[in-house]
Amino acid sequence: MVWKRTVLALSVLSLLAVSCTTTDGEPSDSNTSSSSASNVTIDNFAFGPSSLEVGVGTEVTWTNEQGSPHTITADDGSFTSDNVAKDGTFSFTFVTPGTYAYHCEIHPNMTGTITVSG
Ligand SMILES: [Cu+2]
Repeated sequence: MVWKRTVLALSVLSLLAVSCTTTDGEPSDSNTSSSSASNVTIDNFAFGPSSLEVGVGTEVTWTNEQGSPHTITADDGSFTSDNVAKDGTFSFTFVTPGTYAYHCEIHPNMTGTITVSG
């Protein structure tokens, strides 16, 4: 008797050693232009950071990440926002050196300071 042997051809998978070439594609999109932009986050009934130092000409943007509306109101009235709802923003560009204390008109215990240096 002839034994037909089924030859299982093992297809040898040549493992392609893919050399992990380190591409320079840095995923971090660093949009932080050193020149004139800074951000304050509003959450948990607080400004963060509560005190911020910026250079003259810096546009500061506040973003409310909280469900409760807030305002950004300078103590001296030099600037104020309307009620900023959740995910809303308010921006102000500081062109004069000085220390600007501000608060939330809805929650007066929320305070912050922007120090502008020339
Ligand atoms: Cu508030």
